[in-house]
Amino acid sequence: MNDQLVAIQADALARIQAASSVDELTAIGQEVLGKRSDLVGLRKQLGGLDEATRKAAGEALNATTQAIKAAMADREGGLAGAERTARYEAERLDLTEVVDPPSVGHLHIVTQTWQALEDIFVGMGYGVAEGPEIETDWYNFEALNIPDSHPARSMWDTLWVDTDDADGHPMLLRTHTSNVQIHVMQAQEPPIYVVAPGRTYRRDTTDATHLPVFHQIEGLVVDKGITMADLAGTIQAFTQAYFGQEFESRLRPSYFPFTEPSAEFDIRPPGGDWLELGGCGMVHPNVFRHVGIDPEEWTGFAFGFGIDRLAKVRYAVDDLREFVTSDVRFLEQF
Ligand code: FA5
Repeated sequence: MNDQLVAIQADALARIQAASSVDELTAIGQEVLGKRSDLVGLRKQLGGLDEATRKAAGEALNATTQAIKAAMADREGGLAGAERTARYEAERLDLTEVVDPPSVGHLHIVTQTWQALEDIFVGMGYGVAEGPEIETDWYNFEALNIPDSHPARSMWDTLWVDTDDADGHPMLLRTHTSNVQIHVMQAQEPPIYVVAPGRTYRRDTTDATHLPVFHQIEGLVVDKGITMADLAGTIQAFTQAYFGQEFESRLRPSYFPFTEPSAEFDIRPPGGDWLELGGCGMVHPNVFRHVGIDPEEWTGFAFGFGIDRLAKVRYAVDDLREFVTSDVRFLEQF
């Protein structure tokens, strides 16, 4: 048996030494030490030997088994270390390498403008309000002193929705953010200082200064003793905060059914043309009456500017349609 053990051990140690991976080593271990191995076969023969021989043979068998196990453990440590080193090497990142950061995109120019406008008015102490884009004609027109069949309705080419609300009011896509004035005055008592930016819709023919879906920011102030001078001062403060000192602005007398007096607000970049940005005026007493505010006690002003038009002037964009063509070469510039 001794000769056999010497041969088994020599063969096993040679194979263990030659193993090139932990997996291969494990397989060799199975063959050399497992249930069907020669070693286990020899152990079964021990029972047939006389006591003295059995003891010596048992010790020799154990010594061989231990020698093989020790060689296995030793080789496994070496192989695992080598495999780990190879993996680390493969996964190594050169942190000194200069790589362009992946492009993650940014907010659309109109969203940036929307947020900048909100920031300016919040800085002036205004709150921010929201209102529905799908609206009843009561909020969009009637409560704003534009009764059904009033000629002023033709100022806004309306996109109607083919349904009525629960009370039978016709529904539409709001033509301006002025509907939010009514929602705000119904929900809170004066004094009120809010802006309401949002999306608006009109059946306008698309051109360089008109989109069918565009954005406005509404402003509403209701307090005691508010005058047209407060409105003019607010618009001037806003213009200088947003565009800078070199832009000119002007108020032109105009007409809106929900303000009296009314004005249009134009702006001109250095060396450029006047562009109409929005309408404004003193809140009409009939509007106050619709929402249960006493016009003898409270006065206020309102304004509504086109956000897309503001962005167009501020960033010197020729054509509003650029904003909606999703051309990355255009959008990346802002
Ligand atoms: C209004 O919509 C009034 N609600 C504004 C207002 C509010 C007046 C509060 C008084 C008090 P107007 O129809 O002029 O007004 O539109 C306001 C601005 O929205 C315009 O000056 C323009 O900047 C922008 N605008 C209007 N139509 C379009 C369009 N099709 N595409 C892009 N911008 C538009």
